[in-house]
Amino acid sequence: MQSLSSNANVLKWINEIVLLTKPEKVMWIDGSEEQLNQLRQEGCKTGEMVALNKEEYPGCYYHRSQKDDVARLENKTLICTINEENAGPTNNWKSPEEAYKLGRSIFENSMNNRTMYIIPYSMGPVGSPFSKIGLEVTDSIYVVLSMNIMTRVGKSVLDALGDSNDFVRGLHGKCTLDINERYIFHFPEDNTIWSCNSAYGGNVLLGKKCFALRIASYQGWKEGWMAEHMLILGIENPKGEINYIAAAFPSACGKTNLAMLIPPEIYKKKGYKVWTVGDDIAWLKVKEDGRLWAINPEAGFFGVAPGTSEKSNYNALMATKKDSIFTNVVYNLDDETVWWEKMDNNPPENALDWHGNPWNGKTSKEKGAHPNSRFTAPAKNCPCISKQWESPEGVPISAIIFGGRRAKTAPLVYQSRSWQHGVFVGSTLASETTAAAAGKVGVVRRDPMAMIPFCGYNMGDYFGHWLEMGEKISNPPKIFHVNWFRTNSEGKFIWPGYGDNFRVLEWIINRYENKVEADLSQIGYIPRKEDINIEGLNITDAVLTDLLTIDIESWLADVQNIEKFYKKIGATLPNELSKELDILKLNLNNSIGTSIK
Ligand code: OXD
Ligand code: MN
Repeated sequence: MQSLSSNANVLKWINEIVLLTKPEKVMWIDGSEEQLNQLRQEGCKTGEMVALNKEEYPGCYYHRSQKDDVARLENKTLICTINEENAGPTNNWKSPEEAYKLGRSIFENSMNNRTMYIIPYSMGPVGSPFSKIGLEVTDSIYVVLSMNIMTRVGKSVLDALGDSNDFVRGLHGKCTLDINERYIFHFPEDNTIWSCNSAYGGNVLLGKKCFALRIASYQGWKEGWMAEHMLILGIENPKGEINYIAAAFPSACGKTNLAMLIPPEIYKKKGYKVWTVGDDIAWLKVKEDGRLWAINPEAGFFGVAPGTSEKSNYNALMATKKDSIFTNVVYNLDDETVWWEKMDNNPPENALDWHGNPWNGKTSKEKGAHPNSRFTAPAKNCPCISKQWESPEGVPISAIIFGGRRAKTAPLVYQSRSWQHGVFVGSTLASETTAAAAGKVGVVRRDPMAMIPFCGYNMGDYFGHWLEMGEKISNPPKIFHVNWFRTNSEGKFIWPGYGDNFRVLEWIINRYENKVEADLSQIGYIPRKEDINIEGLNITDAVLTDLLTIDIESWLADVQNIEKFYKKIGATLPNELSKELDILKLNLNNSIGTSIK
């Protein structure tokens, strides 16, 4: 096939990869439906995918990955910078020389007898000033079709690139799928990603975590913008005014659910609406108006299937009903549909489980879908997708939220005193393991800005970049922390969560608009009880008090954990953050023996 590009930088790089991997055939992905259909048919012929019921799931496919290849592999995810300090203490490092050598030995001749697909893709709407271009070379049809859902793919991207050398070079090969030789190498200094021996989305859809977070966070540091692990949503009030919020949560804390939240009936009746801009990644820039603006660089959702139901996330479920790909879920042999745990109470009886073995959902004791089974669904299918989601200008951000799972420490919501304090709050973000026994606090994992697995450079420098950005934003978003997961002495959640989280978002927007006062506590501003609307909820005054209480002893214990984490960051930790930690300690020590609220 003829080359789709005449860009000398592109052709030189493709030539190198062809010489290394020696494919039987090379195919440029032009983004046409005709070509994509041909690949869909071929994927079904080889068994890589199965077409689903055309009435119930038009344009949808079912796919399975190897049993040991069902999640991101953090210990095989490497940041390969010339100096180890640039990868920092929270990343796995390898020198570029060694990494390229190892990568070459794995990729050599790996595409013999295979077709190599070249996917030109744009992160962000093609031509937007926020957007960046990547090329992914792969030997997997699943990757081509999924990238076509998750990003903007095809000839128009190469046209936008022109002769420029500013593109991310991504190489993916299934190789032999050997877990021992599975690596995801990132070379931020070379705009390059090499991923081998995996077929799991998080490792192989290179536009997502690899480019839009790890490489882009590094680019943002160098170029003065930010790539963050954040959803973006818009809240429309009855007057039709929309405020946008960006929110970072560690993986598995309900980000997709929050991004697509349906407000409680009492709000819907008044005319409030929530609009989804993105569910996982935000690219943020300061504009002339002094505000922070954001785009969602992706074009689809790569969501966790189990637990997604009409009740928990109607909008996500609807997004999967056409042109989607399902991986490692249950395949219903009777009607060629898919199923997963907690989709509904009616599992199929004649089905294949995620291993591909016969499975009867009514009698089996085993789970049918893998807990990390996924759907890849076009964002435009989502019933609550924002009208602005593809705006090349992005949306202005009024508030940034950090959130984690904390049984006792963090109150339902609090607001930072300033941008700098907000950076401190983000840098100390943590989540607890969910398997904690009743009444016991889980194991705390610090996950600053929810970026621990995704920051492509030194975490201390990343904190420094956040502080520097604050100086450039004259009209910054306000920064908040939320915790939907507070429990009582029996280990039961005391906040209803899901759609009712809207009540907390309302307080956040009210604070942004200076409509409500708040009390300054040891940790920041906390709401006055009367300002959290609990109308229609089965929540007593005592429970609301509990939700907003700051337990000094658990905070002091947390401070010790933060100190340990900051020690690990070491010399690159900005002084401003050590000072914020000192202020917190002082505030807490001054109130030992009390519990405020
Ligand atoms: C994801 C993750 O898949 O954060 O979005 O792991
Ligand atoms: Mn994520």
